[in-house]
Amino acid sequence: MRILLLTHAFNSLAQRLFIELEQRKFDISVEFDINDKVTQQAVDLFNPDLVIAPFLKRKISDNIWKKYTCLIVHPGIIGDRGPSSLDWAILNKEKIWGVTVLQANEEMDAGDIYASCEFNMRLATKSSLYRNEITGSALTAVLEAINNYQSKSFKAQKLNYKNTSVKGKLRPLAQQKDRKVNWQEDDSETILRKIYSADGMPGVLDNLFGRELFLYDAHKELTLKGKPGDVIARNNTAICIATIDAAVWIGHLRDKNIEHNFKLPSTYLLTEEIKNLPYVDNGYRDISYKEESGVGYLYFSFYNGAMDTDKCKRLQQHLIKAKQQKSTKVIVLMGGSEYWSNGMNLNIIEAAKSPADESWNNINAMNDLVLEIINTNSHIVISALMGNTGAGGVFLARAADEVWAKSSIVLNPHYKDMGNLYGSEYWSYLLPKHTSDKDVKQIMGSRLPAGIKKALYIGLVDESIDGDNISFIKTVKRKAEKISNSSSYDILLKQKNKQREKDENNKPLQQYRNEELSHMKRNFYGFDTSYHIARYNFVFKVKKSRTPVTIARHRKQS
Ligand code: COA
Ligand code: THG
Repeated sequence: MRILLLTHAFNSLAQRLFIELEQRKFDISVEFDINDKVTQQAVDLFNPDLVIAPFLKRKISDNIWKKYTCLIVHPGIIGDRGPSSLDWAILNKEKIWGVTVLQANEEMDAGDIYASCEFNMRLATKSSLYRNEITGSALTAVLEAINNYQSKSFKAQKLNYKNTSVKGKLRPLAQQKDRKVNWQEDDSETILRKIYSADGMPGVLDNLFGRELFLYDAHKELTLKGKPGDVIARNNTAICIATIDAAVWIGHLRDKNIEHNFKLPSTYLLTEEIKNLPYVDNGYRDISYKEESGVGYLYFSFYNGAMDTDKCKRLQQHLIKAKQQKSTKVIVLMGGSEYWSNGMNLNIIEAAKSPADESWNNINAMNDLVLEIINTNSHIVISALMGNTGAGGVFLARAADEVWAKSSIVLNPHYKDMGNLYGSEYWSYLLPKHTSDKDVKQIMGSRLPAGIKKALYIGLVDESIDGDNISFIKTVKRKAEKISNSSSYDILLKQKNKQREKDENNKPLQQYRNEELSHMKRNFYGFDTSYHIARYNFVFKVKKSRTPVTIARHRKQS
């Protein structure tokens, strides 16, 4: 069965469906929804049995939905319609939300229903709900919808608002006025809800220090207090704003009136305005360390998984400290609940005076961190991935002795999409160490996302763990403690150190680093500026003008 994924972008949901459907032996191809002519060309070339739209902003033209069955994956419960479903679900404090798979017709989101799946809402950002609950429910509903489509006896359900089980309704586009923060009246939870509903797009517009700024990356502060609306403190990256009942931390801002009108850390955008504010480091933190039963857990929750030079250096310092602990035998690199790591921070690089120099600094700081992990002879190190991981982040994870991953996450173990970037992070040592030569070429060249089943099979990951974040952390703790208490721990540690010594004699790590960095130097400073162009397009979200043939397979054949 041929299925065309028609999508605005190859986002995390589209990637997950691509992986899961391919695993179930469907013939999958992808087309970005660029314009009607291009979409028509795609269906003519591929002649799909079914079109599935995981993430679509435009109307599918009559020519297409009249000829092909087109199923829209709508991030809302049955009856919900419109472009801001999740935004409203968060703002309206819905207790139960869901995903509906419906057939595209003339009226947006009003077509016949093929399947739906509901979940309990959680107080979290829109992007977090999207990547976890929505993606999980979408997968369930899409599989059911495909089954129903193939079944002769199935009859799709007409949308009928007279039916009392239909709880959703048509809602307009959520606008700034719908989530504007009133610092004099809103309590902290209301403020968090408003910012969560707009995170990562479009952000909540506010006025700070006379500047119009979009707020993102909000966290609760428990003890600090001040005059509501005043910025009262700062830490490494975030600013703290007082509310009527407590305060909130804001990690990222966007100033649409400046050249670099993309998201940047708050302290980066407001350097001058906040220089005299008190520095507080016992509130919200991006890096934290906890010890439990012989295991050290290093949590690092970086917005969008992006790791700038400073974050790499601070994380390395925390790791050095963790390695000095005599009370632990195992260190678990926990990452964050949303992402583990997506490699160097392309926004910070884009905003730098010299993006080439900042790229160089960032990749070297990443490499120093990887080296710190590889050269741990005192502990067994585990990478525990509960969020999506891409580019350099994947190889950073692979630097540990073992990689454990939540079974529902998506990995993007390649760099080439970023203007043919060669990549570093000692991948040329780490990848062949764990995977076959054939797989190394395939992984780096195919530029495709990998699910955890595949990642296990090729050796990118050692353990797959089912469940949500809470049960994932429980399982990780149990398994890490088991290693720490194991009677064969000393042998395990000795073996690993011996192997490292052997590898070093075979070819020193410095040599791998030099080789990789000589390529990276060309990417950053050479005549070919592809990396700089690709990074600009990524950071400024320049709309793609065509679908890469790696995923638009119908275009490869022709
Ligand atoms: N630096 C800065 N921002 C990053 C980032 C990075 N390395 N990786 C992801 N992001 C941001 C995106 O800009 C996006 O921002 P938003 O909040 O404005 O939406 C957000 O993280 C989510 O990314 P998105 O691409 O929508 O997520 P995805 O799950 O669909 O795709 C990747 C994941 C990894 C495929 C994709 O983000 C990517 O290609 N990242 C770049 C990786 C890279 O080349 N790093 C540098 C080399 S080490
Ligand atoms: N039928 C057809 N095409 C479709 C859908 C359909 N395309 C995708 C669509 N469903 C997904 N759902 C929506 C619903 C409403 C809007 C967009 C996607 C919407 N958009 C505003 C508009 O077009 O004016 C603009 C919103 C914005 O600015 O972001 O209302 O069922 N054939």
